[in-house]
Amino acid sequence: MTNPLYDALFAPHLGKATPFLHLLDGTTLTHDAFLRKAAQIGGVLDAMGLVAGDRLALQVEKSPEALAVYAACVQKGVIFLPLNMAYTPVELDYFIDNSGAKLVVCDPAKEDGISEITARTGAQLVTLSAQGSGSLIEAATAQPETTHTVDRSGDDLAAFLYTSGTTGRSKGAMLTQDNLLSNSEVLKEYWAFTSEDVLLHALPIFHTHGLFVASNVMLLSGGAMIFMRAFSADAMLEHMPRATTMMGVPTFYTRLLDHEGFTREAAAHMRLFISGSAPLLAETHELFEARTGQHILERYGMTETNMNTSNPYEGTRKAGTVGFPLPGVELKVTNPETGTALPQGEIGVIEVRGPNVFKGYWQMPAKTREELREDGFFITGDLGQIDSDGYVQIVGRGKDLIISGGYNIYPKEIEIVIDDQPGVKESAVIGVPHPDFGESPVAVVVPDGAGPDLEQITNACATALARFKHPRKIIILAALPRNTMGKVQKNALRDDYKDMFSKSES
Ligand code: MLC
Ligand code: AMP
Repeated sequence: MTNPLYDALFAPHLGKATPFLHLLDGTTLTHDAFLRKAAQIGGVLDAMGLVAGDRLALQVEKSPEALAVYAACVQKGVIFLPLNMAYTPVELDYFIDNSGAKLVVCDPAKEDGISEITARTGAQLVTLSAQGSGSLIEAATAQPETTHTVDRSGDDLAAFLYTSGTTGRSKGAMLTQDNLLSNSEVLKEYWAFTSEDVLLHALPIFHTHGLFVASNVMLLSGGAMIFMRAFSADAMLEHMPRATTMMGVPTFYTRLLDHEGFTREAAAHMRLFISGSAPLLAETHELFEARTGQHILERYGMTETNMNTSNPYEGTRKAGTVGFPLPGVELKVTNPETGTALPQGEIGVIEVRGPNVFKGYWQMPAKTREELREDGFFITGDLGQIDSDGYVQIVGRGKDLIISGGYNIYPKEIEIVIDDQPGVKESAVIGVPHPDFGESPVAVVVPDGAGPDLEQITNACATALARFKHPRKIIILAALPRNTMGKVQKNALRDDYKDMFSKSES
């Protein structure tokens, strides 16, 4: 009778008064206190009639209690579906409905809006605030501090993470217990994490990076996290002297480098800085080394696959590369047209296979077949090559994707909203280099008749799309550049507007 993920990440800490979460109010939650909280939440899930395989959607601020909901789901075999706080009701409606969530956990401030959605879908609704109060916690206090662990196999689903796509429709990536566990086991070893480690945790916990990489690796190692609600360079610097490691998106590193307090001394206690989710400029890598004497370790992953490659812990961390395939992960670069493997050094699409690769997209068998080959290789849509030393380089994207501050934005989603507005003939959304976010979306709009009302476009985006997806600029153009086949040449547009966000403007 087992539950592999619970048995590896959580059960070993039962009864242990070791520090787990250092909070910014100066308090520390021990592993045991955390697990007792999680068990009480698990009791609520039982009482509300959730059973293994049901989905729980959660859109709340980052807090120890939010992480405890994840632990409770693992213990009860309930599929955990965390959602970005920035999502609008329109976006939430889709996720709740599409996943068939049986329970939704939301911030008290959003309860009224979300109750309209759950009334329609039939989901139950409870609240959890940033301070760890709300109806979920009220119910949890009445529950015992230990609870039954539900049997699961490694092949059972543990989480759904929604990722957008080139068609503009989000897909629920189904991740099994084994996907998550195998990856955290590999990463713990590869990056030499132990119970002595203290991780600066400023990432959100609704994505792979902050939840499955950072939190799972720390749970497996038995170390502690300095658990911050959001990134702030000041707070990172304040707590760095008692931390050993940090994980972040490139924006974390450029913001730290912009801070004059970030010096060699400030970083002296740290043994490892890890970056991922978006490309780290070689320039950032070099500036970081010059400032601190340390090399950022860059790795590469995705929602569908967890982590695929990493620069080495010992050995050269090569700027501009994402390192080697992780143990157990097979990686090949293929011809996008034929799918055949290309010789070393040639540029093609990166495909990966291994225990880390997801099971498919929820209720989208056709989409799954398009991206996940029958032989188990997943077509990432990233363009890459392998250098003569075996390091993987990501040289671009075959998929039309913008990554802003580590958040993915699919242009199609924005174009659909803009094209629907009066006075718009068509639009093309492109990613333009941005000094803080790496890339930012810019909309190029072709007018129809009297032309569009820009305020109306902005308002339509605000209703339909999370703030981080909003175009930072809208450009009116008489016609979009097209090739002879009639396909919009986004590369030409990206080239025309590449200097739009200068450092001073951002
Ligand atoms: C916030 N805003 C963003 C944004 N984050 N806009 C564009 N891109 C972003 N990433 C908006 C806000 O809505 C706000 O709008 C304004 O920008 C400033 O808000 P803020 O609160 O000051 O932002 P800040 O807290 O500074 O957030 C920036 C950030 C954050 C980079 C720290 O976005 C972040 O933590 N990103 C990490 C994302 C992540 O975890 N990705 C991993 C995905 S997993 P207004 O209204 O004020 O203009 C994955 C797999 C893998 O990719 O390999 O890891
Ligand atoms: P997501 O769907 O949010 O998981 O984002 C995954 C995508 O982020 C990948 O397909 C890559 O395009 C990108 N990504 C992740 N890590 C890196 C990295 N180190 N360098 C470049 N791109 C990255």
